[in-house]
Amino acid sequence: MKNMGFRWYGDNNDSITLSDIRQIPGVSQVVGTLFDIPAGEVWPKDQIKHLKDEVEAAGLKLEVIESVNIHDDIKIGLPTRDQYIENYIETIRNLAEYGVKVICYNFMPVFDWVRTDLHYLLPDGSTAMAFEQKYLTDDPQSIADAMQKNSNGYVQAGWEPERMAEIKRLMTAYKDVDTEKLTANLKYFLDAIIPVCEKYDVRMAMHPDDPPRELFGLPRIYKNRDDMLKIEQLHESPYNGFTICCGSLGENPQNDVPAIIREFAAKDRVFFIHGRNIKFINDDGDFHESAALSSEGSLDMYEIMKALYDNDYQGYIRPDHGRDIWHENGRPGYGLYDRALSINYLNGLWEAINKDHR
Ligand code: DNO
Ligand code: MN
Repeated sequence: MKNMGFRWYGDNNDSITLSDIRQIPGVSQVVGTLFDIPAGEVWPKDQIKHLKDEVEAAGLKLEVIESVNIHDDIKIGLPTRDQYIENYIETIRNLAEYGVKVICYNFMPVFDWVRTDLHYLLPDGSTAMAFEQKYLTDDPQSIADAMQKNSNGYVQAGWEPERMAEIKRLMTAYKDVDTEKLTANLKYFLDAIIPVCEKYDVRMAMHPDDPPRELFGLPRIYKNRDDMLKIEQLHESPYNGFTICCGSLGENPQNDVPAIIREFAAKDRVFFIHGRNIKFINDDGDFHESAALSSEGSLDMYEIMKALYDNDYQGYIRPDHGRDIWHENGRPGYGLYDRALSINYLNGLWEAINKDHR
């Protein structure tokens, strides 16, 4: 695929190097970030330039950012949100100046993605991240502590220590934020930023809630197709669209991921794909992440790639979380080896589909 990417956390935050990424066949993009900048602050031009320069020096491109995180005051709808939105707009402008085309973000309150086990043992001896409802205590702090403690010393995106130190305060701050309020706050945000995105040609690609269900009594607003229709209508624009994270949406067995891709790619509202597979452990929706290969998981990756192909998908794609294999012991979900295998497989499917249709 033309725009195959690989998520990279930067020199100081990743044990994987840009030259490692360059050696994965068929990768052209680095999905980059300024990982150390707290949500709410403006991304400085010099740091964006430095990132772009080093990515390009490695023979790769920097057109997708994941994520520019959204300050909780915006999601809660506090009066301070206007300043944070101003900062976000400045970041969009700065990124546009250096050629960024897509920004992936999410609108999950307090928590980003949640797992109950980061080292779930699979029959082949590898480990993967898993979610089992029975291990989800009603104490969010204990889940956050476990996520940090079991991350092999890495900081996980969405689980930054400064955010986790504030869980208690945040849970209280979100007390009155229900689905309706959170949706209204997303609309307020989109109304402010999308006109800027239109002007600077930067597409906003919202990432689904992961897992796609409510946790700890907090609302979640991007769980399925109906939610996507609502989000789309909050601010109609070819710049207001989606990251389709196959794993995240696929974690609800009711979600037909290829059908969702077909519907929204046909309307050009899909800007970014996270190609990942999951496997259900039981009928309650508990799952572990799996190798991408369709037969290893519950999602049909051929159908997913076919849905993209049939809609002439020109956007970006990256593998998402992988297993920990070959003693890598990397950042859980973000090691080199299994994600490289995923890329090879997704590109193989793409080549086969392409040649079949020539
Ligand atoms: C989960 C992963 C997440 C994701 C962020 C996006 O499926 O892709 O790390 O990147 O939640 O903001
Ligand atoms: Mn994802």
